[in-house]
Amino acid sequence: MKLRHLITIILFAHLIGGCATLKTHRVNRNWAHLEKWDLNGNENLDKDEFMKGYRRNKFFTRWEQKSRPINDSIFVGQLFSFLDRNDDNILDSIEYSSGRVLWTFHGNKDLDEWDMNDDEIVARHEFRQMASDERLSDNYDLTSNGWITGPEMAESMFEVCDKNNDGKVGAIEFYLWEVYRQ
Ligand SMILES: [Ca+2]
Ligand SMILES: [Ca+2]
Ligand SMILES: [Ca+2]
Ligand SMILES: [Ca+2]
Repeated sequence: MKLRHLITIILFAHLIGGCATLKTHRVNRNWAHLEKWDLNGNENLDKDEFMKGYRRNKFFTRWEQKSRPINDSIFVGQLFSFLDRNDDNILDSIEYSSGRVLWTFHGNKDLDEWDMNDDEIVARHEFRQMASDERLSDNYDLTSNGWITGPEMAESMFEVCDKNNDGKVGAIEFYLWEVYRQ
């Protein structure tokens, strides 16, 4: 590898690191603390504790400013915007592989598969098409009536957050979800 290339890579790594630090600082302003959500003090959150914390802290306002139910189509649009960090209306490979995907979708979703024409971009129309094909909203619209309410989102996010499926959200799960929720 030429020295010039190496220097470019090092500078780029610093730039990315610097951006990450800045973002971390921004995140911390709205930090939620597990101990405040953990009503029985056993150092993890059951579904009820998580849902209460989510609602008490008005986390649903990420998806709807006035906490009204949102329809499935608006939700999918909001989800795309949330993942599209630089607002250029496409998801590049960094965005569709980011931790935000892991901590917003259930399980371990690979959005690489949503790039239907293999151009390493998930365009908004691809995102909408695949979300529809896979009935993504069903994971959040728990009553299947076409609308997602605050409590439904709270319950869905508990399922998203409980990555090891042990029925509770532990400290590490909560921390990572908090980092990438922002
Ligand atoms: Ca608890
Ligand atoms: Ca983008
Ligand atoms: Ca594509
Ligand atoms: Ca868990």
